[in-house]
Amino acid sequence: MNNRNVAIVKVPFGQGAAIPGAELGPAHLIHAAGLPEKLKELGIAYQMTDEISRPGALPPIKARNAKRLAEVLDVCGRLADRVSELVRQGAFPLVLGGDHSISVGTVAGLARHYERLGVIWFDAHSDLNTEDTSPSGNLHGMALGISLGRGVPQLTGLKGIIPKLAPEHVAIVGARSLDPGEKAYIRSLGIVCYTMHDIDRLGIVRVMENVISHLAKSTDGVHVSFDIDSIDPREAPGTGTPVRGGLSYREANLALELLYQSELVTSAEFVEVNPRLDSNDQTAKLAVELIGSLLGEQIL
Ligand code: B3U
Ligand code: MN
Ligand code: MN
Repeated sequence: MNNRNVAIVKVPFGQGAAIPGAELGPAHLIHAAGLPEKLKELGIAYQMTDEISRPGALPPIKARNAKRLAEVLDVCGRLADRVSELVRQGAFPLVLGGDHSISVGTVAGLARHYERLGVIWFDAHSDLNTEDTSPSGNLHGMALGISLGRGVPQLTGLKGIIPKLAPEHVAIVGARSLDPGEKAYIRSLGIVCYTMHDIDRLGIVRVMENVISHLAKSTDGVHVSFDIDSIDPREAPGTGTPVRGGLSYREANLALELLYQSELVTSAEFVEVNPRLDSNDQTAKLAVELIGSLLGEQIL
């Protein structure tokens, strides 16, 4: 992001998830957790763009095992156009979700500009399900797979670039809840996936150094897709599908500080903050601190 104007994109959409509430994320990050004040404190120039409005009543699209496909498609289409326009203007898009299905739109917008887009996917999950492997039919659990060109055709084909991402340009960090089909896919494609086991063994510094050197060589831009459920639920309880044993407050901040120092990151999104499940906006406030670390906040 270094030296770029940050453009905040609010996406109050939660229908890609099973449990409602993620649609309240942007308002809480901005009004309750003080994102604008944080950016001002850091001396970061930013613009607040119009929110990507919720979809109206749409005729349902028939799908085998993909809930709310019409709504996800509608929101992601408009988000892709917005993100693409902001990159064209030279801004750093900072997308605030919303559930993780919106990433399909963010990545579709970025893919218009970056032929070799890198993605760092912080998540307890890997979001690599398809209609065939998803246990839930919830599209947030399929988002990364869709950007890799695998899954619901209406979404993989969004904006006409298929696939948006190459598997060798993706790194997953923080995984600890993978479905059988996801494990098989990660193994078969050799996707870089640092699980909590790896983070415990290697430490977050080595993991991030490996991720950075892996992506620095081969990509022309790097997107950070940060699912707040990558953090341990003791610190981030306000999220729809918490899984214990996650990143600590310190590991997560350090990981994002190292990414800032790498000067590689060209866009970011923070998703799955669910204010309805939160206590005293603890999780939204944590998300704002994490955004600060990614954008250059330092202790000293
Ligand atoms: N893997 C499960 C659960 C899940 C994925 N992402 C979230 N939950 N947030 C699924 O439904 O695909
Ligand atoms: Mn996710
Ligand atoms: Mn997740």
